[in-house]
Amino acid sequence: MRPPALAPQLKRDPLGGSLRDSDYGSLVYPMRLSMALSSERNLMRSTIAVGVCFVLTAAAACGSSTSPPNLCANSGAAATASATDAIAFTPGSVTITHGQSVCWQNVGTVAHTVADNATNGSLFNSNLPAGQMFVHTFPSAGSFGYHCNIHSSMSGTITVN
Ligand SMILES: [Cu+2]
Repeated sequence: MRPPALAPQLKRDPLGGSLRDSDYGSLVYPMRLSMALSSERNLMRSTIAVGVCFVLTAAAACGSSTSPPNLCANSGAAATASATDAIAFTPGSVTITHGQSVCWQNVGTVAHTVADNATNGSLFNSNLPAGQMFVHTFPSAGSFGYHCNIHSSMSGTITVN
């Protein structure tokens, strides 16, 4: 690109505000100004990308991180069980008091489900995709076995006092 012989005359905003593209008329931008505007747009694009990435982190791992954020930490649940790629709920047994909640989080990359045994999934029955969590509140005492519908060997127990 051949630089213009003269820098374009810029119209100044009398209030000192930011200049818009249209303020520069039809002349080719001086190189430095063009680069400055371009990098400003790139920065904006990057910022938007980081923002979107941040929002999606709650739903899925962003980038190459191997351990997902601990969603259960902010769930208000009294106990947490992780569903892992080792095809297990860890820990397999947790104890809470009635009225409290259990949070399950899939900390791996393999899809799981969480379904209660006693009522064959009518008490709770949820998909648990990679990175996602599921919270269930137990209003009354009892022992509640549960399992993963995808992996028959995968089960656990919630003891509610
Ligand atoms: Cu499973």
